[in-house]
Amino acid sequence: MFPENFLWGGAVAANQCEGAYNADGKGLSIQDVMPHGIKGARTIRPTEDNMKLVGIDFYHRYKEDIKLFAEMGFKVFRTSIAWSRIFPRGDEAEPNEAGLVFYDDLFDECHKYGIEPLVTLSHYETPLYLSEHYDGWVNPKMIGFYENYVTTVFKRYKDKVKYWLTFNEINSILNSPFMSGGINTPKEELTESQLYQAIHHEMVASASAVKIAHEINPDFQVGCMILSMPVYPLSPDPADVIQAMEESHLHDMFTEIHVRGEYPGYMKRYMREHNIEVAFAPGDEEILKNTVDFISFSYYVSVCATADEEKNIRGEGNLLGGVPNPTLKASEWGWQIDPKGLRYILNTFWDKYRKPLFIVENGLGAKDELVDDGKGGKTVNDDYRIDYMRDHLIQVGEAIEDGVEVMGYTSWGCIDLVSASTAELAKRYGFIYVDRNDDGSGTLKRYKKKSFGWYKEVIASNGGNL
Ligand code: BGP
Repeated sequence: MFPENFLWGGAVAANQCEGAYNADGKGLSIQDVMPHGIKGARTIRPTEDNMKLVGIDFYHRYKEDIKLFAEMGFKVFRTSIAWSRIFPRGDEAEPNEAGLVFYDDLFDECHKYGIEPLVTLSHYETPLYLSEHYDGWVNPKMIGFYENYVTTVFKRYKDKVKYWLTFNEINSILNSPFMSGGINTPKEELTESQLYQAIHHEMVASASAVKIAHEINPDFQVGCMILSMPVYPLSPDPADVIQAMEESHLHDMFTEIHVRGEYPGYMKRYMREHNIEVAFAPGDEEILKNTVDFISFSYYVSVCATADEEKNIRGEGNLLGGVPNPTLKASEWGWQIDPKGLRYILNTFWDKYRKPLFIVENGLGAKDELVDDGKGGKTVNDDYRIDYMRDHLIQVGEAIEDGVEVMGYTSWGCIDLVSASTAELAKRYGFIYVDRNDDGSGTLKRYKKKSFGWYKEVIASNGGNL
């Protein structure tokens, strides 16, 4: 049984849907020079083939979209604030008023329908200037810039936003230092010490944000946001079990620090053995003690790990990847589908931390076909998406039965948007189809998919009708 106050909803990120990349004083963000996602080459300045420049034009159409979310019965809507709308370069002292007004209106629109905003402060959209001039999070100055930004928005939206997430999928910096950490130094040239120093700066900034948030409004609920990915041993060989544990630790560390306020022993060991030096500034240890109110995470895939070099062949997965699980099927993009893994990860987080959990991303990226709905309109018969979500939500229900405290569920890309990893629109996640294609064609018109009605039923029955 899902709890009465369960927060049902959907999630997007500013850079993947808003478009309007240079409107009303917005500065460039790193996404504006990533026309091909994480795998393709970066450009110096925005190019027309970058689908994010227009996105789904959410910047101008959010009223229509929020109305549709309300029709589905959303209790919560997760989006992010584009940092470069508020501080176009990132290092200014004063914010851009027009950027602040946009989010004022957006949050007001949500409240009009009783939808609670859940806001990610930094979702893969570091201001480009901070990347080019400071090398992103490698530089300790980023902490001050971030603090100035979050203080500004915490104060401004003090009475409009209650739930905040500090950094989207903070652990993805291990794999994507530019997209996740705004680090301009090419990945191949980045030393492990620089990488872990950048991580340290983000951890300090995140803890500092928790402190500032609670000072500004003690009712604020601030969470960390982790890319979760259970790592199973490929075989029962204890060597594989240990390998899986060690690979997991590299990611667990991020939750550990956010929840316990200090580096875990296994990480200190890893750093020692890899000659990684991380400088702690005076006061850092103290700041890290500002721990989060809840843990949020994305969940798409699980992976396997093995100590056997020959079998250690890594496949695709949400940014990180791992050894494919021979028992699971994959999406068209090679992401292995594992609903039970969601129950497993919910239990794992709960057993370790006893903190409320929020699933803030989950969903299926697929190619959709727009067809006649037989009533003079158009729709997508996305039974595959319904199956995916039903299977995952059943496992959320199981975890709740296990005693896990789950605050809510926001499906990823509740309206079609541009993919983070590949920058395509063809990889669709939404309940709402957006008529826009990767060649730039399309009317941007919105259509309800079959899953729209299904999710509406799920929410109306509070998960009773899955
Ligand atoms: C996560 C990101 C999102 C989102 C999602 C789906 O990694 O937090 O921004 O896009 O995955 O990934 P993709 O868009 O690559 O399919």
